Amino acid sequence: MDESRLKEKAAVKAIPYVPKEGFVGIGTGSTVKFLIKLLVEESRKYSDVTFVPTSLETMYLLNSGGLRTSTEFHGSIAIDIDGADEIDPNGNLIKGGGAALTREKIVAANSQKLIIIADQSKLVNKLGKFKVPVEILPFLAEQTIQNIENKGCKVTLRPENKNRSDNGNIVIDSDFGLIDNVQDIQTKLKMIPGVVEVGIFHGMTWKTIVGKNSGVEEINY
Ligand code: ABF
Repeated sequence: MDESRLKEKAAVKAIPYVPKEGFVGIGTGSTVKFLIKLLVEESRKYSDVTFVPTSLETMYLLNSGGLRTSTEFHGSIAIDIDGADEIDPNGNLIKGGGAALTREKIVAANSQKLIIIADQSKLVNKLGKFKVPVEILPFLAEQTIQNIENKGCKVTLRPENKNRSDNGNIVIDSDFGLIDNVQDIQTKLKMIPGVVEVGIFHGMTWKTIVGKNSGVEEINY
């Protein structure tokens, strides 16, 4: 089955998890766009929900569909629904292919539950085939990149029209090969001055909803 059809199937299964009131995190990317479309179609049901967008694009899509958003409020986020670039058997993730990793991680970390929606191609035995996105400050960026490479990876720069986050920072991709200890790599990179955020999401996922050719699978951790 076509990949986008599988993404749509996963998004459909996520709809029952969206509460009818309170705060709901909404991720970024092509799978999440299907979710937003479904929410917008039933926007009246969500009139008591405030959505917390992980990117300017997501905020725009929600607002133009008549859904309320906020990124400044008191209170906790009940559920966050987002996509991923890679998902390992423990629900550890690589995210940030779309350069939204920092806002995505802040929203996920402040949500009671993180649900990942994806097509089957995102499931891997070990993370790392997809290069780990890292957001860095433009200030002394060359030096920060060298310090990232010193941790044992090869850094790739993105094209200039695609290398900026919504925060005005630079997003680079770091190739560690297949990663044995994701938590260790995450910590090492995060400790480098100039690194804003790392696209490894360790131990954050509550559930993954995967669109497969054979149907939709829900994986709990
Ligand atoms: C976001 O969407 C990003 O972290 C990730 O890069 C992307 C997931 O891919 P897709 O567009 O296939 O949903 O969650």
